[in-house]
Amino acid sequence: MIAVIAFHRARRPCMLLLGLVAALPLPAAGAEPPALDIEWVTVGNPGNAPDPATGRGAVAGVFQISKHEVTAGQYAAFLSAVAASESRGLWHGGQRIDRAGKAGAFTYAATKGQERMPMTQVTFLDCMRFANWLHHVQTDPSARGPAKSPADAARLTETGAYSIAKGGGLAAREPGAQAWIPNEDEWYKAAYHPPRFSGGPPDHYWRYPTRSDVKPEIGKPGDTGPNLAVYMLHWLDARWFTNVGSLPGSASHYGTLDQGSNVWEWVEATVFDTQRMLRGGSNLTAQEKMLREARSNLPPTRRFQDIGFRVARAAPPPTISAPEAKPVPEAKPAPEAKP
Ligand SMILES: [Ca+2]
Repeated sequence: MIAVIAFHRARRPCMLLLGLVAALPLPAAGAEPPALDIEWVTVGNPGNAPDPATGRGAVAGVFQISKHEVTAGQYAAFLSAVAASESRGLWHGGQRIDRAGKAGAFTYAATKGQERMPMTQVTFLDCMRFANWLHHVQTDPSARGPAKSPADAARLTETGAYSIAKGGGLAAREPGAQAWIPNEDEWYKAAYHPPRFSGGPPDHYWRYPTRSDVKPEIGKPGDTGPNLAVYMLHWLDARWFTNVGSLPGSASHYGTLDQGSNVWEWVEATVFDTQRMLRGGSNLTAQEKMLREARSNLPPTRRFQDIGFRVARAAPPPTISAPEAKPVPEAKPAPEAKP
């Protein structure tokens, strides 16, 4: 159990975002895993030592983590695949997702113009089910496209990386998971780890996820300078959140963007045996929330307007193997003709 003192608090209740419905194409089937348009970065340097300041960040193996927070467009593709009947509360009216049609034939699309905004108003359970679906579509060709039935949709969301029946929002990651919500060490390493050869400070990690021990300056979308982040916005500020990757010069060593700020991110770690962890702060919080020491936590069924997530997976990534070719029986020699 990890002791975390501060409970997460949202600054304001959710707002309903309305817009036009736009069709979002599903990923085309092919030889490569249809991982939507998620960009992945590889977190190498396996077996790294933990941060002496916190004891966090040690990861034994190589893994991949999404470069960005999961976007509204990516979540809409997930809903389109598994929520035609909307039986698990995966869609919420305050999300940046518009729903059309009737129960049994619901369709979903990101609100126009917000496709690249970070997905928010998601519970940790929603994130687990997104990871489960991603687990399946990366490895099983039959999981591509819309689920064939409510039972098929349940298979895609309730099993895979997490067996929801084994603990709901507190279920543990399954050993064979092919996509998951990063645990604290994985998230921490991707954000703060500076291998010595990269010029990082020896014997300790960066304090901020922008390759810096100095607090980031406040940037605005499109700024390309280093060590920038958006924070301390007022909830009435029209800028609120930004498209993912809007400050491309402020990546972590491994290439992730927005681990500090934009939106808080769910982390797999359990807290007090009843809650899940949050890290990184949001555009609405102070710069201290981006620090390596900063954590928050919430029950896995809560949702707020400034909480989103990113995903991780094995490296090398899973691939869909071609069907095994049936062995060709050896040709029997023709019987010799009898004289
Ligand atoms: Ca973030």
